[in-house]
Amino acid sequence: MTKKFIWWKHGTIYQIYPRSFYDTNRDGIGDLNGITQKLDYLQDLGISGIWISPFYKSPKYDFGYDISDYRSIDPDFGTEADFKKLIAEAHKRNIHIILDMVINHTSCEHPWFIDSSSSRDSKKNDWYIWVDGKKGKYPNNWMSAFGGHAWHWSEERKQYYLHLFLKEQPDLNWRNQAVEKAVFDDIEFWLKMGVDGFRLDVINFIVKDKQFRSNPYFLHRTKPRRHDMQHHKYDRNQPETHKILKRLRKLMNRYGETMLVGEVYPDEDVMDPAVPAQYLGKGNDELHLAFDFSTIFAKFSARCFRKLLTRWYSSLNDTGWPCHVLSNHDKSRAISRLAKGSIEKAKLLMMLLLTQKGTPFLYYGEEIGMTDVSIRHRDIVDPPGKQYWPFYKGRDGVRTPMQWDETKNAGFSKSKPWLPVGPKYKSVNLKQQQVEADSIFNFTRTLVHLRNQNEALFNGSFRIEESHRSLLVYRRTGKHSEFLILLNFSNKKRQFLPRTTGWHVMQATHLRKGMNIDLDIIALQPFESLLLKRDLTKQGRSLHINKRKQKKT
Ligand SMILES: [Ca+2]
Repeated sequence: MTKKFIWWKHGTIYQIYPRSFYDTNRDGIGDLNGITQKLDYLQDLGISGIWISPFYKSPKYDFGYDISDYRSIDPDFGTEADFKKLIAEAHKRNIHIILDMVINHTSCEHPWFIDSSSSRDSKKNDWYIWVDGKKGKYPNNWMSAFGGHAWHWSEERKQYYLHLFLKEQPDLNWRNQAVEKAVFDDIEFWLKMGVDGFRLDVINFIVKDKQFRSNPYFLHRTKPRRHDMQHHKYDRNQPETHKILKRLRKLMNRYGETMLVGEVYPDEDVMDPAVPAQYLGKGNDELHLAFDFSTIFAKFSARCFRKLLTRWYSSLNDTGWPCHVLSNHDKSRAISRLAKGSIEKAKLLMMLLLTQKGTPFLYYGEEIGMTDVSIRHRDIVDPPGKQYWPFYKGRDGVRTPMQWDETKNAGFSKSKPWLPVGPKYKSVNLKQQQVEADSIFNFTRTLVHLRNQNEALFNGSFRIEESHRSLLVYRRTGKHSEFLILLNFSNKKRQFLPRTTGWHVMQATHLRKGMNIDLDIIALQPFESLLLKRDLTKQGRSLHINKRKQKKT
């Protein structure tokens, strides 16, 4: 490798939803020891870092995204000793650990909130967002993302407190310096233990308008909830957030090559990538990475991805480093949402994800083509799913147990899992796909390793090529080699003129891996995707020309 490989920038990150990864103590819930046991698998896949969804102590009103103690591990997942073992074993395999930090709010059972809500004279009386009001008359029009008003009346204080999510998730008052110090101390606790990074939950929500002004409304045809019909001018993206992130970055910098990746939600209707981009600051003074969720709302079309990727890259303006995600614990899996269950299309999306400029994030099961699972009403545990069923069935369907093999419970647990296993696990599981040469697992694994090994892929420039509108073609150029990626989003054959020759097929969906392409025109099958490489060094080029001459004679 010619350039230094930076784990969070050049490597592939894998998100684990720990309740559903692997259960070692037969309680039907995935645990930290389960992750440790599967580290060899993740190393083999070529992963540089794992982001683990929250496993802190929590009453689980929102399955761990409501934390009641930032420094302790929920007994569902194991002990601090288990976690220390996980860090040590991961680091041995050059796998970095990213924790999920939920600092917009705590659980209502956090001692800080218990103290704060006890009385207006309590020690932590202004650690949360308390506003006077008359019972029954809300302070403003802010709505909870999980439904209903974002204000809850407290009989003890005769005041409202803010909760942008469940009422069991009160929002912290980030305008209070003592809150910042306490949360930073908790973050540092994990850094001292050896954690390498944090994914910051709804980080652009943390600071709210000082005057608590009401959000302006606008009409939205496809999203009838009042929450989505507001321009979140006053409950998100306040300028003070940048100052907090700058101070947090300074803390992170004291612990070596660490990273922060932010979950940043622009207004639901716009999904403007300039919003996440602004949290990267000058590229070295705020977040290391921020998610652009516009691709999560994309359609399966070359035109759509061309537009979204161009927007994302141009909003970063060469100062921030991009990252890319197609699936996570909150949204329908890409294979269901975009590929409608087609493995062929899912492979094309995998090619897209793993050949972009910027850090790719995989969601557990994505590498084996796990689809969304339909959950029966009585099995639903996700709070918004319970509230809005049958109009919205919640997020349980994207959080089902990892499908390891064809045995009972897909090899996830010896006991009944906390959520049902996907019904197709006997045909869709890792063990089977490991032996099938053209499985989506082997396709993904090859791409991750090609990315790790080729500077042009992990750090090269990116340029979209002109092509037929249903093709997406782009070039990744490094010092010594160049890659050409061709994605045919249509169900028809398409052609592309590459202008340059000397291409070697590194990965393909349609059985031509290992072949050389010297044609002036490349013909693509329906939904075919191709990864081509050519050598840019003099030696490599002359070798190639000699080969061509040999063929002709
Ligand atoms: Ca367990």
